[in-house]
Amino acid sequence: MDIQRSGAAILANPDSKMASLRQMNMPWFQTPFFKTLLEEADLAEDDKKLVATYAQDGYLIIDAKIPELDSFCERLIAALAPLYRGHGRIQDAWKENTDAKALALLPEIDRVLRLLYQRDPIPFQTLNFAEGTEQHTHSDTVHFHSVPHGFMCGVWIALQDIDATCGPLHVYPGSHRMPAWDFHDLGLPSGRESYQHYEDCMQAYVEAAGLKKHIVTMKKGQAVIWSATLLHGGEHIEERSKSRHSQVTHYYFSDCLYYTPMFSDPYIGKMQMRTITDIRSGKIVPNMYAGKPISLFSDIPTPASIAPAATAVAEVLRRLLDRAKRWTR
Ligand SMILES: O=C(O)CCC(=O)C(=O)O
Ligand SMILES: [Fe+2]
Repeated sequence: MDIQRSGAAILANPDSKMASLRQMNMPWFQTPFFKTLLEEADLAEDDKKLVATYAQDGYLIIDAKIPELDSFCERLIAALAPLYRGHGRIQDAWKENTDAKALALLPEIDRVLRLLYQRDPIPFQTLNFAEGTEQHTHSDTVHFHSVPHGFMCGVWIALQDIDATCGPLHVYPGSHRMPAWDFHDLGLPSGRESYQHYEDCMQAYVEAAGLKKHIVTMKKGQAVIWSATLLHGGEHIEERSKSRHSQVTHYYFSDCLYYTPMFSDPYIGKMQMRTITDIRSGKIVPNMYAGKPISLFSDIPTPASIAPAATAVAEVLRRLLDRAKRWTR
């Protein structure tokens, strides 16, 4: 599979002139050509349905196909139990625990993500939860964003049956069509101090847009895949005694630049880049822009780097103008 060519790569005739015109630097399900691309794609009908559902709703629920499901979940839950130490979550358990790593590398998830994004999926972070997070509605793009946009997703796997009372996930189907708003779009300064206001804005947005919340109840071994801009969060925990064992793996895709919008101001050249580790290999993934590692672009001036020179030039011009004014008086 030619991962550089995105949607066009799976056209019946990828070399036709139309294929190159339909080529866009974004996930194929977000392009205006998606309907045609899907019709012409050389894919099984079931797989076409999966991509169509993802394009429509912004998320998918699938069977993660975990071998020996019951014993696997029991072993992972027991191994992680002492590591929570009063916290609701464990970040990057994959570094110590081979089962957590195996979940991030599941072949069925890899297969479906390749289908949805037509690029190499890179698992780069795991979070394990023993209970509900009650996390407010958000899109992951404030934390994890990519250039080109949209090449990020979350995969949340239920390690037990998840009912409506244990603080399940909620999603807003269709909300992924909103732009990847960063703090600047909401009139907020970058930085952690804006986060709570961002959450309030997202709540106000879903109400204003009339979006309907869907509570994601699940069977053990099912996975929900959500796209970068999909609004989601953790429901209120109605029964405090209940556990909610789950693992979420966040994925980027190959050949992108990876950054944290929450701490960035791209319009003035301030990018908080991410150095991500590919869980599959344990190796750092190069940040790429337009097919080249960004270290090759380090000499390109940014607004911030040319600011001192620009100030000096402005000062010289101001003095010349002053002198010219005096001379013409
Ligand atoms: O598990 C949850 O309740 C929310 C998780 C989440 O938002 C995430 O991992 O991106
Ligand atoms: Fe999230």
